[in-house]
Amino acid sequence: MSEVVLHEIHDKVGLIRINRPEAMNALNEAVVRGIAAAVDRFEADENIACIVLTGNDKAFAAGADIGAMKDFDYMDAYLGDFITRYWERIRTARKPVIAAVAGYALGGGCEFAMMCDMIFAADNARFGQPEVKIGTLPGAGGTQRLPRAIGKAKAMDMCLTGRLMDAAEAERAGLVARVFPADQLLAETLKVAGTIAAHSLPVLMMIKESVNRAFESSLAEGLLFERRAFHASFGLADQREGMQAFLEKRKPDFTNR
Ligand code: DAK
Repeated sequence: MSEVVLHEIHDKVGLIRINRPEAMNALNEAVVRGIAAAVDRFEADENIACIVLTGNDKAFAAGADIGAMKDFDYMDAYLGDFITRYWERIRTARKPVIAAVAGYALGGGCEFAMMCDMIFAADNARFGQPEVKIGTLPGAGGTQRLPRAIGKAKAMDMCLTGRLMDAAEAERAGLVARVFPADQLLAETLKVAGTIAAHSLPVLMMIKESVNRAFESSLAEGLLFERRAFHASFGLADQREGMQAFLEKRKPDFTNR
């Protein structure tokens, strides 16, 4: 049996690929556990400063594996805390994570992409929360992250009708940061991830934490958090190096300290 999750390293970027093409990359426990293990590995590797999560050209992931969950009863889901443990690992990653989405990102697939820090899409990408069509509702953040990303009106439309949104609409609506031709998605995403990873890792982590505070706090608290992180950056060798390099008109040599 082939590995359902593959991972490889491109310089300072860790790439994770979901690899269940026969099932449109449906997310069963092995896949979610494999993604979590790859994230653990890249988080522990101090040479890696950015992570990319992708699927194949037909599907990022068409949702949780319907066959694997169809016979669950309430107690199976509740007492087993249905795949929550591994599922949350992307959200708790401290390094930046980019989802590179081609083809379908549906249900849990769309939710997984939204747990990443930003989504880059191929022009053939289709996003959706179609759970309503199979008698259930989004269970991994769709009803919470989608309204934050695209507003209540479109989120309600997506979740109540189960309709799909193409890449162009997703970019207009703010779900997607950039759209690339399908055959260039991975190369372009790795290029951007490389640009990000060339910066100071602690600064990247402070930026990620600060942007995420915007969704967890009042504006005043968020501004205070940002200010403290900004002040803390004066304690970094990389901040001194970055400013010195600018003044000397050379490229900075960051040491992640
Ligand atoms: N699960 C299992 N198998 C799937 C699948 C899925 N979600 N999606 C596709 N497949 C399988 C198909 O059954 C088919 O298998 P074979 O018949 O060849 O054996 C194969 O992939 C190819 O799919 P199709 O023949 O259907 O291909 P089409 O091009 O015609 O259609 C499609 C592609 C993606 C539009 C269609 O397959 C589709 O509608 N798929 C289901 C989409 C869906 O309803 N997704 C939402 C599932 S519910 C949670 C975490 C996660 C979740 C909830 C809680 N916690 C942490 C608490 C998530 C829930 C969901 O995602």
